[in-house]
Amino acid sequence: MPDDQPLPTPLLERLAALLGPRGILTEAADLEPHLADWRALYHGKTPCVLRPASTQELAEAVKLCAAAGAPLVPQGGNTSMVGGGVPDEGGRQIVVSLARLNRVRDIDPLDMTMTAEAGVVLKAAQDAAAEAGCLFPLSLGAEGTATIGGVLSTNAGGNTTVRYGNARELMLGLEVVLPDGQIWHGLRRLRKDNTGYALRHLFVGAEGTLGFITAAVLRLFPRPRESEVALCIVRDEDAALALFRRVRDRDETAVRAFEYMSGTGVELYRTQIEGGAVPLTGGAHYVLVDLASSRPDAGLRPLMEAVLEEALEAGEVLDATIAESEAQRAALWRIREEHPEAQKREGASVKNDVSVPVSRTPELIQHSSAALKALIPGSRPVPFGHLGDGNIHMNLQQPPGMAAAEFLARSHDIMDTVNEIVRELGGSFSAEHGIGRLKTDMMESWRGGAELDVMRRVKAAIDPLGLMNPGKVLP
Ligand code: FAD
Ligand code: 2HG
Ligand code: ZN
Repeated sequence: MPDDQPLPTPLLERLAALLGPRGILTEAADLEPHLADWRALYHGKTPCVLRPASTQELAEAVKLCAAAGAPLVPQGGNTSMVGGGVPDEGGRQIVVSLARLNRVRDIDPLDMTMTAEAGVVLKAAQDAAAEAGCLFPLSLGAEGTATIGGVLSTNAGGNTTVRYGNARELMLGLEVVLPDGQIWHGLRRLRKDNTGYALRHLFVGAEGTLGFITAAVLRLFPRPRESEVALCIVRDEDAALALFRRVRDRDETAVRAFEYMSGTGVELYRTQIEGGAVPLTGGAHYVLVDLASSRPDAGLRPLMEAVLEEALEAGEVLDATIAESEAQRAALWRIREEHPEAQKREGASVKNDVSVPVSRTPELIQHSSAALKALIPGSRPVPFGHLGDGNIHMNLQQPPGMAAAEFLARSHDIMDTVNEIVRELGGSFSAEHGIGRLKTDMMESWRGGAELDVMRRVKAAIDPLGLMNPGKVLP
């Protein structure tokens, strides 16, 4: 059916009959939260939002939509940073919320696995694992809203990737509703399973363009018995990297997170977030070091103290504080976690979720900051993020007093400026947030040729009608 034709009325009637009143939203007020992304970059339209209650219901709905040629946009918690989960402005794309598929089906502390449905909120998955005496380690600022389906579909990283890997590394098996409505039952919980192409890995990071993830087998880990968190002011970006090396060389298995923050970002936290207290102020560069171990005798406190002492003597660390309680650990983490919110409250900002080899992170921050300040005088670089993974959010805050629209009109110049440096450093233009709608026009220049060609062929093979999340990922 041509893209400009409205969807046939019988389709919506059939969907309503299949899913029941709780399974379909059509009132404008009910649709609204599903139409705009977290960053308010996009505002789309949809004839309805489907809310199936089971994998089977979703499969039946997808069959009806495929027969009618209706495009579908999967949505979890709608926290995408790249406009991945919202429909376009055409009004034909049907949003499918996985929110009602929210059961933890099984936890096995011997296999160390959890089988969770796509709509389980990440925090709920963490809590369920904890109740069973285990750890589900994926952790990110949006964990109270983001869902298992969403974090797998974007292959989210977050704060603990340095220790446990991205979402992909935490997944053993998947259940998927394919674009023609078939269900693929791939919920295997095997550590070894070399049986042809690893289909499950195609759906992770596909951002809903190949089908719906409806459930997943996730890997669990032993719960940490000890943890230590320190906030440090470091001399510069090189000192931040040197500190990472010091702590990793002492005990690689102890590093749970290693996060960088600029003085500008910490100051935005202090001024924009209620109760935004910072124990160490006045630094230009900060690092948050989080050590954790499931061993009862890990000795993390002496380890942290020894590393910081060495780094203080070497002039890399200028000041440091180690949290003395769970409340203090949470307070230090809050400084880092609230960075996106503090930036949002301060005014317009442009995000650059980029990665480089870990060894090149100081150059990335230094060169990009200088280039951005030269590009827009008065603008404020706010680099922060996962230094231990080489993934820095090389964000730029508007100059005080500049109109937000004027600043945002320069978004592409800003992203190009950073990306040029990232390319020179052998990095990637999207580290963990994905492509969504925001970065599709960068795919040709970064992944063009054989790579994009194969991606297009995979898409055509699995979704020949092009109904899954059109306009996302592939240009
Ligand atoms: P949505 O936003 O709803 O969807 C994301 C994409 O996945 C869309 O393309 C959507 O179509 C698709 N999708 C969703 N569910 C399914 C499904 N079941 N099947 C198929 N496709 C599906 N990301 C990081 O990697 N690291 C971070 O540290 C991080 N921190 C964040 C902090 C904040 C404050 C916010 C707002 C976002 C952050 N994100 C981070 C970005 C975001 O990618 C993650 O929050 C999360 O991965 C998205 O989950 P979601 O359920 O909200 O997915
Ligand atoms: C984080 O690490 C998220 O907090 C969001 O990935 C980054 O706001 C951002 O740019
Ligand atoms: Zn991040």
